[in-house]
Amino acid sequence: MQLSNQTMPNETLSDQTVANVAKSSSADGAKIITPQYDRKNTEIGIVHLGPGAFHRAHQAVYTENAMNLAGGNWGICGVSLRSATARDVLAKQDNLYTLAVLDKKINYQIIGAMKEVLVASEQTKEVMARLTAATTKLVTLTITEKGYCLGADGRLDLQHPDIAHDLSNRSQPNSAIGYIVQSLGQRKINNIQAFNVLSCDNVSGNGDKLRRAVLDYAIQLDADLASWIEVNVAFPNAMVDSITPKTEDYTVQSVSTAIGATDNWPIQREQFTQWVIEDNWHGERPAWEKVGVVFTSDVDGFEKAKLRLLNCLHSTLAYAGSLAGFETVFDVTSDSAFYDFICKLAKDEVIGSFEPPKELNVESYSREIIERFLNPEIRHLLAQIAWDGSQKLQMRILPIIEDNLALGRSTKLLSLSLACWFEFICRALKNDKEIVDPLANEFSNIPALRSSNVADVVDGFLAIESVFGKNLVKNTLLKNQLIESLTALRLSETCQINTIVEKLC
Ligand code: CS2
Repeated sequence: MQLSNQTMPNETLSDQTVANVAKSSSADGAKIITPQYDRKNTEIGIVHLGPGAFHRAHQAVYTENAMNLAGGNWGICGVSLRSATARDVLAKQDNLYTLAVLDKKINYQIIGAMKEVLVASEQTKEVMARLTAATTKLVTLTITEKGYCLGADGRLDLQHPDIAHDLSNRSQPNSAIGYIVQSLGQRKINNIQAFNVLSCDNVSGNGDKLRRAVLDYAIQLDADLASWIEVNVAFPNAMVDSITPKTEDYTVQSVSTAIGATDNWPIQREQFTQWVIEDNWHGERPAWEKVGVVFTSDVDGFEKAKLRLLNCLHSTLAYAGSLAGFETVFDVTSDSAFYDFICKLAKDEVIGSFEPPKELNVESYSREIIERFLNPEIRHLLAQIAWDGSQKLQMRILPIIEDNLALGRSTKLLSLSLACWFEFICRALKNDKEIVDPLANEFSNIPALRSSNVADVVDGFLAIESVFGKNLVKNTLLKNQLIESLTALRLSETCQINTIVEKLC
């Protein structure tokens, strides 16, 4: 994300130049916060797998603020499983980067918590050294839904190419699960306390699922190790939330100008941020509870509320909005027909499909989420949210459909949302457009997905067992609703959502 030099500040953000940045203030006069702890002498206590934009805008910021307030050796070693870009760009600026909070007020903070970035496929030894070091107390993950290598039953897929590889190459893993088990095995041998493992992905029951997957993997290699992990490792569930679009060229430009130093990989997000973690923990952790993190015995209600009232609507807008030609969440939500559609979906079919935490007013929570979609400062591309639909919908839409079917509640609008994804994939196949999804190859090898017969298309999708499992395909009510929705979508080339909803409801 290099831009033409004449438009960029001379100095690059670094340990040398950060003091100058601290002296400056942003356009609206807000002081730019810089690390308030002795960064140089702060040890690494956390290894984070998947140091992407969301991690750097969320967990790393909570850890930064906890260290600014209470110190502690909670420096982060970011481990990218394959891509070297983050390591190479951030290394040139001492792994410092800017968080730009873009909302009614705009403010900037220089984050120092990320002390190094490693690339597992190139630096396996260094990664293992970090994971087996006694100073490492915590492993956190944002590896996206597909990174857990789970089957439609939510258990580890032992046939998954990465898992199959790792089981026969345990010292050179490709997967996060392979690294976790290999390093825990080493800690057990060296008599070093286990680290806690904290999933920070939009996966329902993320801690429980990761724990189950790690045990399913370990038992294949070493039953003693599996029992040791069962007793010694905590895998708290967690709900994570902050809308964080990927960094664009204009972000590099505007942030570098604002802080008066070139930052080649800043992060942008909204003001809103939330982190709810299950209070199931062994040993130390950063002073997160002092900087807004909520620890509770029951995360399930929070997770469901967020996955269903934010991520379900996000995915719905991503596919329906793209079919209608919109580019961003702000654009499509600003359209009154789409605004009404998602409000109706939330009110009629999502609220009531789960038990919210008693302290949450689910109606106002839902309204606030839709207000967040209307933040004009955040350019969140529908195309980005549309990635990995085959994995995301298993967490965001299918569980609501299953619960509503079981409760005898309506699934008409949820079926329309699912049909929008079907049509999005079908149009991409027809136009030879790239599909960013782990099942992209599989889609292109299913002839039914290119059929003009809507019933064949629906059958083609529902037969993908790794997504829909064995039962949903047998549900005639759902199948008929999907056929009705897809028919209506194909009759309305530009996705006139209000007409379609009227027809279906
Ligand atoms: C989005 C999420 O890309 C996506 O799938 O729905 O990243 C969403 O922005 C976050 O979960 C918000 O916390």
